Amino acid sequence: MKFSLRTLLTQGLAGHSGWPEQWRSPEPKAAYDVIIVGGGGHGLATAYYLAAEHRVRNVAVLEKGWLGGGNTGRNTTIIRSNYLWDESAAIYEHALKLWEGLSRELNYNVMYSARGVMMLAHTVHDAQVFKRHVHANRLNGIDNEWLTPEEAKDFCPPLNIGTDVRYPIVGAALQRRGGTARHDAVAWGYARGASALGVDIIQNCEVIGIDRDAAGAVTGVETTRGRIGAGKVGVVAAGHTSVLMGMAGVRMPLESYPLQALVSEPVKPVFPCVVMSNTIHAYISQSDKGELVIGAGTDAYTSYSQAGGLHIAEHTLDAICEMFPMFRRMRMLRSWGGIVDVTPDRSPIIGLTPVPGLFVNCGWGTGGFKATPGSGHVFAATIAQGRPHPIAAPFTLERFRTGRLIDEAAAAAVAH
Ligand code: FAD
Ligand code: PYC
Repeated sequence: MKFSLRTLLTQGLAGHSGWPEQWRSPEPKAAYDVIIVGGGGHGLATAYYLAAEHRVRNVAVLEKGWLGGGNTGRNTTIIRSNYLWDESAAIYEHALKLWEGLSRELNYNVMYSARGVMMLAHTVHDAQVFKRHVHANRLNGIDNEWLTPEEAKDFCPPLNIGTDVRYPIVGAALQRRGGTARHDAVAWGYARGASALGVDIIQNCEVIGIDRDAAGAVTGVETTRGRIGAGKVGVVAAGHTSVLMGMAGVRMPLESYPLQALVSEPVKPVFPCVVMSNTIHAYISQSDKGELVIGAGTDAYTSYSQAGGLHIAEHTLDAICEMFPMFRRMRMLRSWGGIVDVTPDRSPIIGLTPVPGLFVNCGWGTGGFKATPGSGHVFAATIAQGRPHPIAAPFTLERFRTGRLIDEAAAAAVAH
């Protein structure tokens, strides 16, 4: 049998004549109990928990490209739960606890590595904000601690704590249980688990319409592979949620922006943890392959381009070289972008919609990878039971009408 990784990445499993039958995307059935639109980590996790915990197995995941080819396969994999508000702490900590047992749950190594996430403070204002987070997190039973510059350097020796720089480091907040995971393994692990429980995973199948009956309830979707019926539809299509929800006549409070990242040539292990600096717009870790994984801020303008502005990457590399002078001579190998959908309060939207049978999970913005297991877990319960899971309940679409916002702009920790 002949196949190439390039074919897998560009065409997905469907349509590759060299794959064994059981690896190809199945033909869609005429109707499913639930259709999930979007085969990223969140959509696949939702399908997995629908099947594994709610015994809802007549489920299809429809993906317009290939599994994990959206933001799931494009992000810098930072995992942490150090958000400010109780509602956020609950959902991100729920996710973090699931990460801790995920490789065992899926019998698939997602390479979760709790190497610690350190968020740098460069100004008095940063220090006050992060200390507030440390206290709020600890009240919620979430680990987070304040470090002096010297303690920060002990934890991450390449860090420059000199004072002769634009933004000297005045301290840092450290979540030791935070870390990284392997992004595509998460998609594949959930896909394999869901598929084994009977879920159909159909790639190269773009949803181009949402069908409703005379009473307005969802009856199925139109796709590039024909019409498929469904009792319930869950939209989990980061970056494109507004487009999909628009097909059902629902206007979303979302803006889509490119967010970019880049990796260096691989080197031996030199970087022990994850470091983030929102003030000077850079975050960095080292992958198991040895590449430095570096992320930037969002572009200043909305767009569906899967590449960020070059000047944004230059600015990020300036910041990296200032914080870690030993990396000044590193060469960068490749860069890419993803499209993130951002809500006004930088918190997600999870739950029911004004359209009966239509559910939505979106607005994770620059920070949804860490939430993948928790998001899928509570969204599956919400779809199965037709009412919000208690952890998802505060994250309704309704909050933009009532004004009960959950402002996490500071904890998002990425320049917007
Ligand atoms: P996706 O993986 O994007 O999945 C959505 C899927 O929907 C896509 O595969 C897409 O092809 C599909 N789709 C869209 N429209 C249709 C349609 N009409 N029909 C069928 N399918 C459709 N988060 C963190 O927590 N930590 C980080 O360090 C981090 N770094 C990031 C760095 C970058 C550069 C980027 C871009 C994002 C980063 N994020 C990070 C955010 C994180 O990647 C996302 O929030 C998360 O991956 C979203 O997952 P998802 O499954 O919802 O989306
Ligand atoms: O949410 O931690 C995060 C993050 C880091 C980089 C992009 N998002």
